[in-house]
Order: sequence, then C-alpha cells, then structure tokens
Amino acid sequence: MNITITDQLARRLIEAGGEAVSGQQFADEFGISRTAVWKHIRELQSRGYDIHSVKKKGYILSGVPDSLKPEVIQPGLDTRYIGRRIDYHETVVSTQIIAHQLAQEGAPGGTAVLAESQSAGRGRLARPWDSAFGKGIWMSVILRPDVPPQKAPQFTLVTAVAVVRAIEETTGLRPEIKWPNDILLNGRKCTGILTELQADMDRIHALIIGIGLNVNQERGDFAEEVQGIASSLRIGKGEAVSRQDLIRSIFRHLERYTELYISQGFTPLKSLWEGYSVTLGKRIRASSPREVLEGLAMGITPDGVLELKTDDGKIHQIYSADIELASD
Ligand code: BT5
Repeated sequence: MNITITDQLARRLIEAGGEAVSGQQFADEFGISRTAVWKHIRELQSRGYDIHSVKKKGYILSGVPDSLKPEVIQPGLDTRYIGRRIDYHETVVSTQIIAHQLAQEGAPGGTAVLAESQSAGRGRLARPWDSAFGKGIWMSVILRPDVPPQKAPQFTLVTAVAVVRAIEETTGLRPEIKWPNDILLNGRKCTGILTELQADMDRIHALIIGIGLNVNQERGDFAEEVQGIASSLRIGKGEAVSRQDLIRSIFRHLERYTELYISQGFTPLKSLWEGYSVTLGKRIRASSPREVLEGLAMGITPDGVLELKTDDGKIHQIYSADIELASD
C-alpha cells in the first residue's frame, strides 16, 4: 500500500489537532520545497479538507472529508493492532472477498478492509447485503486468534457486543442484539455481522469478520427489498453520524472484547451480551436450512449456543438460524 506525500501531509495536519503547521516545517519534514507543499495543500482542499493558511503561522486544518481513508481514520486511533493496517477502496465486489485474499497472502491480524460501496456485499447463505455508496461502514476485519475452530462462532457474539458498545459511545442510541448476528434499532436491522473462517481441523488460520453497519442512510437510500426492515443510525438519531468516530470506536471495542474472549472465554461477555438481547425469554421461531423450530428462547450457553424449549418440553441447541419473534 503506497501512502502518497499528500496523504502523509493530511495525517500530519490531523495529528496537529487544529494547531498551525508552517509550510517550512512541512518542507523540512518531507524534504520538498514550500511550493510543493502548497500544491499538496491545494490537492487536499480539492478533496474536501478544510484547510486555511494564517500569515506567519502556517496551515490550519478545521475539517476533514467524510472519508474512510486510513490517513483520516488512523490519527487518534489507540488500538494495538486492529485497524493498524487499513486497505481502503471506493468500490469493491465484497470486502469479505478482499479480506480472504489478504489473509491468504499473510496479512497480519487486525488488518481491516474498508469500502465506500460494494456491488455484491453478502450476508449469510450468500444473501445480498445492500451497501449504498458512502452511507455506511462496509468492512471486513482479519483476526488471527490462537484458538480452535469450535470457538469461531462466538466471535459473532463478541463482535455484536463491540459494535453495540461503539454505537452507544458514538451516538447515545441504545441498540439491541438479535441472536446471532443482527443489531436492531427500534426493531429494525441496522447492522449485520458475517463471520467466516480459514482453518484446518484444529487451528484457525484467519477469521474474517464482516460488519455491515447502516450509518447515514435516509429511508429512500435503502434498496426497495429492505426498506421495510432496515434502519440507520441517522434515522434513529435524527442527525448525521461520523463514520470515522464510529470506526475508531469499533476497532477499540473489538480489540478489547476479543482479547477478553481469548484470555477468559465467553463467560465475562455473556452477561453483557444478554443485557442487549431482544431474543431471550421470548417465544421465537428459529429457521435453518434443516428445520424450523418454535418455542421459548431460554438462554445462551457458555459457548454462545442458543437454547430453545419446544412445547413438548425438549431443549434444542441451536448453532445458527434466522430468528423471528413468534406470535403465540
Ligand atoms: C447478515 O447476513 O446480516 C450479514 C451481513 C454482513 C455484511 C457485511 S458488509 C461488509 C462485509 N462484506 C460483505 O460482503 N459482507 C459483510 P444475514 O443475517 O444473512 O442477513 C441478510 C439479510 O439482511 C438480507 O437477506 C436482507 O433481508 C437484509 N439486508 C440486506 N441489506 C441490508 C441492510 N443494508 N440493512 C438491513 N438489512 C439488510
């Protein structure tokens, strides 16, 4: 990944936190002339950076574009590894596909693939994921936890907790989790999580965690098929939400909760997860390609498996399904 001087200059300005940086300082740091500095500044302005120059002081940054480029996301990011490498694209088929390729090529754990839009974003069972340009967070994070493959499904639940916490922190909204991979806002889906695996029988090589988060869509921005079931943070809050703040917060919470899960197992996360659940204690219908079961959602096991009690008193362990609240 090539970081241009223009991008490095942008990063430097963001890190200056609103303080002026003189043209001479830039020229010295980057080994270029002051005229060249000025040209890079012009380039940044044309990309939407709000930069003005103050006589005898230098350049001051007072606004960044609504972009997910690494030079905008990474300043101020306080994670150890998640988001330290960002692979940014305007349009991709699916960030999952790119993340799988990067993982196979040996990309380090924590690498995040981000796109402004996806032409064929996907959900579970290859269902389509609507990914409007510039309106959401369409991203795939590569993790390389040293745990056996049986522990992979719980990463969906761990990620759900991380994303909910990040939404709360950034917007003050209070989303809920629908087992296993949906996050809801006022009963409508605002986030879907897709956990995929590269593994052999006893070892995970890479987990590819896909997160699709509707941030700034208005109702009309959604594809017709999902308009009746989808929501966005903007719709919930009534104002635009910063995708940049949200991504940094997701990275931070994801790192913290995955570390907790790896070191202490699911138990410390279980009660957190339960606090956000809309599923537990309700009568639900769980559909999987194999069967449809209806009954009471009793709880989740320490492994994150859903326990459902059917009317004959039998308790079923459900590993993956689509859940609807059943009308009794
Ligand atoms: C999911 O699947 O919810 C997982 C979605 C993961 C998407 C991310 S985006 C970044 C990364 N790259 C990818 O290609 N994928 C991941 P599932 O539980 O199967 O739900 C899919 C269903 O959600 C669809 O059949 C629609 O009904 C609905 N849906 C599609 N787009 C939506 C949207 N933007 N908002 C809300 N619901 C949507």
